[in-house]
Amino acid sequence: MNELEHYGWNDYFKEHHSGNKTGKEFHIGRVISVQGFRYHLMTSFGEMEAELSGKLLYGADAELLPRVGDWIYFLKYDLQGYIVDVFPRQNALSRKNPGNRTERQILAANIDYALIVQGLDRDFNLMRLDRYIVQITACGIEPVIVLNKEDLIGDREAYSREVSRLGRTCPVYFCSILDPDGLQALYNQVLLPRKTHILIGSSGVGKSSLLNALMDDLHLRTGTISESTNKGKHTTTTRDLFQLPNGSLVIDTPGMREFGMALEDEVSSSGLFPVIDRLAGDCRFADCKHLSERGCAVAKAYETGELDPKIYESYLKLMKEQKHFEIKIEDRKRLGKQFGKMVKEAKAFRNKYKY
Ligand SMILES: Nc1nc2c(ncn2[C@@H]2O[C@H](COP(=O)(O)OP(=O)(O)OP(=O)(O)O)[C@@H](O)[C@H]2O)c(=O)[nH]1
Ligand SMILES: [Mg+2]
Ligand SMILES: [Zn+2]
Repeated sequence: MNELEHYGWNDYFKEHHSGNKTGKEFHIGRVISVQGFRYHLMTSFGEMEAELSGKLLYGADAELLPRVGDWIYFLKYDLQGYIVDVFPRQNALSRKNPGNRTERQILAANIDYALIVQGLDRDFNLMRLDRYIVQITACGIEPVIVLNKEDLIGDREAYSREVSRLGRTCPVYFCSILDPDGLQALYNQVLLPRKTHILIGSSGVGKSSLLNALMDDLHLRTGTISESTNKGKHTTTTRDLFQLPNGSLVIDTPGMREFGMALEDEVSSSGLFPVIDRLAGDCRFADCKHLSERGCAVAKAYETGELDPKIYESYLKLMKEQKHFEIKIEDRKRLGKQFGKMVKEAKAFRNKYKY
């Protein structure tokens, strides 16, 4: 096996291996960590540090800059790598940019499974769980629910019941860093060799602790929980990819305060809410959005109690957010055009009067 296959190199990337980059001077690597503009790569020379080449540094769209998980081409001078290009992504985990809410922010690329970690202390939140599932699914990534800190609760059943209210099929794992059995199940059943997994969730839920517990020689910094707010303190600050002893690849991430939806296309919930899709077959209009249309089977099921209110609430929230996101994008495009026109006019004016 080619050594990069241990890091997730597969047929998809082979197919996208560009004909004009087959020369000896171009090497292939995977980004395993990003710190500002310093990159760590896994390559056939082992781990290497790299920087961006000028073309990427000055030319590329922000979305195309390398992220953890990306496959890239680099040139090598002594021990230093220069990243010249990024492979097309199989998928990317993105969210709404918390700093600029009309932009998408790419968190990581080429992910097979996203482990949504919630702590069974006050962190557990069903609606937040559902938002994560929707966004992850829309990104083309398989969600897995990990409910950590099981040692802090008496009754796992109550939480199982809550999660099943969402009517989703994604697997649920209970675990605790104090319980080897739960960890073992996660390790054997979820963390697959050569597949890429990402741990996401709020600060303090135990993402780094889980990774430490699964990996003997890893000593990631783990934090404490604030007594007053019961929130984590953002201990992890970068997104780093690790290889576990069984060959699985796991990305640890800093805790997120927000994980806003940033779905790409036109609002379409199809496939993201399976329970609603099933009911929608009976709506009067084929393009029913299940908001206030006449003859809507979904709204009716909500009124009669057949549809769990949590599911409908979650759906409505997505529709509302998505609408907001889209309007903003349109605004931005319009403003962008106006600005472009202004610049052109200014240039024409300047040329005409030569100043
Ligand atoms: N009781 C209990 N505490 C845990 C468990 N897992 C983690 N903790 C504690 O929770 C605190 C936060 O853990 P971290 O691993 O730093 O959390 P994190 O999700 O990586 O947080 P950020 O890096 O800030 O996003 C630490 O004090 C851990 O010891 C668990 O299973 N049970
Ligand atoms: Mg951490
Ligand atoms: Zn409907």
